[in-house]
Parts: sequence; structure tokens; C-alpha cells
Amino acid sequence: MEQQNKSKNITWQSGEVSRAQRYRNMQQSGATLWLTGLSGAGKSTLAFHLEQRLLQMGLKSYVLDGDNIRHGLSSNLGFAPEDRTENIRRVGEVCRLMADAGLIVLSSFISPFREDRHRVRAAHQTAGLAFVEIFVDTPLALCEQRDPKGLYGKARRGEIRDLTGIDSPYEVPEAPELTLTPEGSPLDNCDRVIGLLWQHGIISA
Ligand code: ADX
Repeated sequence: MEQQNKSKNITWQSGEVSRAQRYRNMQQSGATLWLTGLSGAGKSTLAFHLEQRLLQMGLKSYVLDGDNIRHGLSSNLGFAPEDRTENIRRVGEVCRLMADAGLIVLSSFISPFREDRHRVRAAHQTAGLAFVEIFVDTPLALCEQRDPKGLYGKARRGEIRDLTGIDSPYEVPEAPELTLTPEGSPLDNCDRVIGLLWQHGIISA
């Protein structure tokens, strides 16, 4: 889907409240934590664990989850490459808005294409917003063994097409801020992400 800006004669309207004021009011800084990896890698589980952990720490966060977003915002999109690109564009924009509002956004999408992920990162950087990419690096064989939604089985039987890792590509991140492997327990992985947030100054004492 070609990205053309169809809106014309539009002018950016600046509000009266600065980001710094919003963040002070929220008593935290906004940021986007971008989880990427295959279906069944454990992204959603990790995102929901993290949301719980951050809540316990008195921080405000929100999970944007691939399956859930496809029930609404992206319900008109499928899994062809151009639809995934548009999905990630939309989600990236939502992340940017939520981070600007002062939330710690936990974004959980396969996001298989490097260029799409890069575009979201660049948009955050341009806007001066914190962005960290976390590669949930679970091998395809393990995802397929878990097959929590039965999708790999369906793809192997030829009942569905364009499943990432089977007949649709996944481009491994080149320089994620953190890579998590299945050797780490969910608790360990949660701790490592929280450590990363401290390290990047996204959370502080
Ligand atoms: S993305 O590629 O556009 O980032 P997204 O994370 O939104 O994908 O959605 C992935 C979820 O949709 C998977 O976790 C899976 O449950 C479901 N799904 C259904 N069909 C497919 C498919 N062909 N490829 C990948 N995921 C699929």
C-alpha cells in the first residue's frame, strides 16, 4: 500500500501544555518499548507481565497487542506485506502519540520488516521520544511446537497463507537494544526489560 499523504491544507496546531509539563503531571516520562518476534515467541505474555510489573511500581503503561489491534484499528488489514507495513505505520503513530502523552507503551507486534520498524524508531527520534527495540528471539521450531493459536499447524496443512516464518519472511533486528531468548524465564526477561528502562533513563528513582 503506497503511503501517500492525501490530506492537504492542514496546519499543525500547537497546544498550550508542553511535553515537559505533561510528563511532570504524569510523574514519569513517556516511551515506546517495541517488542518484535515471531507469532508464539512470547511477546504478548511478556508485554502483559511488564504492564503488571510497571503498575506495581506505580508507573502508567499500556499494551498495544497485535491480535487485539487487528480487532479494531487494523481490522481492515490482512497479512500481505503491504498490509503489515500499514499496520505497523498505524501502530507506530499510536505509540508516538501515547508516548508523547506520557505513557510507557508496550507494543507487541510481529513487525517482520526491518524498514517498517526503522520508520517507527526514526519517527520517535525525530519527535525526541524514547524508543527501545526488544527482539523476542524464540526460534521458529519452538514457536511451532508451542503453536498456541494452531496457526503453524494450519499453515503446514496449507489452510492459511502468509504466516510469518513459514511462507512470509521475518527480518531479524540488526541492532535491538535488547534480545531475549527462551533460556530466560518470563520473570528474568521482565527483570531485564526493567533494567533496560533504568539504563535508558525511562524510569528513575
Ligand atoms: S504484523 O506482521 O502486522 O506485525 P501482528 O502482530 O499485527 O502482525 O499480528 C500477528 C497476529 O495475528 C499473530 O500473533 C497471529 O495470532 C495472527 N495471525 C493470523 N494470521 C497470521 C499470519 N498469516 N501471519 C502472522 N500472524 C497471523
